[in-house]
Amino acid sequence: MKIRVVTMFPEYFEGPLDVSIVGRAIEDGILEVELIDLREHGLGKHKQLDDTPFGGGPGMVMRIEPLAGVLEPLENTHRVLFTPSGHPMKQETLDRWAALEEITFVCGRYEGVDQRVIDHFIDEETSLGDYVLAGGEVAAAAAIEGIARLLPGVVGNPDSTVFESFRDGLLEEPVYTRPAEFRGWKVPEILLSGDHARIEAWRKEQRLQRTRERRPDLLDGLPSDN
Ligand code: JCE
Repeated sequence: MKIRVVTMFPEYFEGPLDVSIVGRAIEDGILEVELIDLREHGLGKHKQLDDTPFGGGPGMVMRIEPLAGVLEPLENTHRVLFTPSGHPMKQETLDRWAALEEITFVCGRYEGVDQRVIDHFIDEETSLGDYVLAGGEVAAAAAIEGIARLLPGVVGNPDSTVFESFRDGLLEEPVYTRPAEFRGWKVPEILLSGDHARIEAWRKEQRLQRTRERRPDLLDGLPSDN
């Protein structure tokens, strides 16, 4: 798979692309990431990318010309703009993107992007979550990592059948490893019992409890046999 990233800060990606699952996927030739430096497409001798908003107001807006120059030739790739006003990024979003051969992520900066860029050169607007970042780079890095671990042949790619059965739409249960006791803090006894049926029932109950407490919104859409 090939991921292009259009950004004013290509150096931001040096760390995230070099380590762990993403680093390995690139090393193994399963993933290719091309960084496109938007600054090189800036206007005039100052390589300007932004301007004041029509109608007035605070902040600056990204101009259309540099982005048009980069994005128009990429119109047969899926072009995603990260923005706080986008559709929330979910696991199903990443599943869908990971199935593509090529995708382009556009990282905005300033207070936004001229709407004509979105209307003519963007296929999908996506938000990392309900908080405001200073730009799209963190969202793009998150998406790249989430995609990389789904690609066939990537180390750490979950065995789909085993993994799927745990994906019951609930939060994960707490997990423990050795030692069985640390400073008097004991691992729940049931996990040491060897009774796999009771262990599974306990885990399910933990997932339900956690989900009710932290993410009741996740329970709304679930079948009631959970
Ligand atoms: C971004 C900004 C609009 C004020 C470009 C934020 C946030 N949760 C989020 N996902 N993506 C973002 C994001 C992505 C791109 C940009 N800003 C900051 N945006 C109003 C400030 C600029």
